[in-house]
Amino acid sequence: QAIAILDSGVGGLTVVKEVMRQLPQEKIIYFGDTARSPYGPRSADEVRAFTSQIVDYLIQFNPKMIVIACNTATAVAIEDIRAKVTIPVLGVISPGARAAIKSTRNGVVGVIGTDGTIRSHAYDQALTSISPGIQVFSEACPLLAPFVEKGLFDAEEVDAIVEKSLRSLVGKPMDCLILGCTHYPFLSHAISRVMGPEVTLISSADETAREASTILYHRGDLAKNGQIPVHQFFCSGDPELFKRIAQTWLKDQISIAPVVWQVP
Ligand code: DGN
Repeated sequence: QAIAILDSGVGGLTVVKEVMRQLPQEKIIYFGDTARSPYGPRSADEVRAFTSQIVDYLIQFNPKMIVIACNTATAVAIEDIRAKVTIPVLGVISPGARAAIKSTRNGVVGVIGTDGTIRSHAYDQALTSISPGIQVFSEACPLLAPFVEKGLFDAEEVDAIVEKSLRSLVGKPMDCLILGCTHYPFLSHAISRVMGPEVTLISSADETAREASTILYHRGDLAKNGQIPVHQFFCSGDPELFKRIAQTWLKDQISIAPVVWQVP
């Protein structure tokens, strides 16, 4: 049985990479809704509907766990999905918040994400529920994920867009910045250049993979030693573009299934 991982597009591959590293025996079935990305500007109802559709698709493969590797979808849809399926459902917001609380020394944390994520205040809630005194500076960066979706994470224009997106956060007293969109680790070099070396970048991927591992361990559901998993990747948009980005990020040969459904 596989771990099913989904995102609005290629961003969830940042979580895939960490799951592959921490749990090399686990088979992964990934779905990137590249045809309908970005989710950030969409309404909560629309994101809930899309997430539910993708879960319906993935559930056919009888996975043992679902990871919503999209902050925008986690913020508005995770409870619906938990109510809909009987297997464990993980999001990326609680793990990201936990990782930031572990990392911060001065109790001042920055959060960047899509419009939808920042509007939902899901990170503020997750952070203050763990550490009530925490100070949070948030900024929506709607221009960043579309760049990554086009495979332009190393392009020259990236620095300028990142600089513009983060301007309001530079100089704030935060000592760590949550990359509250799974696309942003693709841009971490540019983000670090703008924020400076004293700001630690926090990606949810590492902590999410750890949580997946802990849950599977307690359920006695970890893959057995010696199994070599054959991962499956699906996307709703251009399979060639997806494949190019996925291969660059995962440094691996992957097979991409054809487009599985037409945008309704
Ligand atoms: N990768 C998604 C997230 O973490 O919020 C959303 C990116 C997008 O759809 N703009």
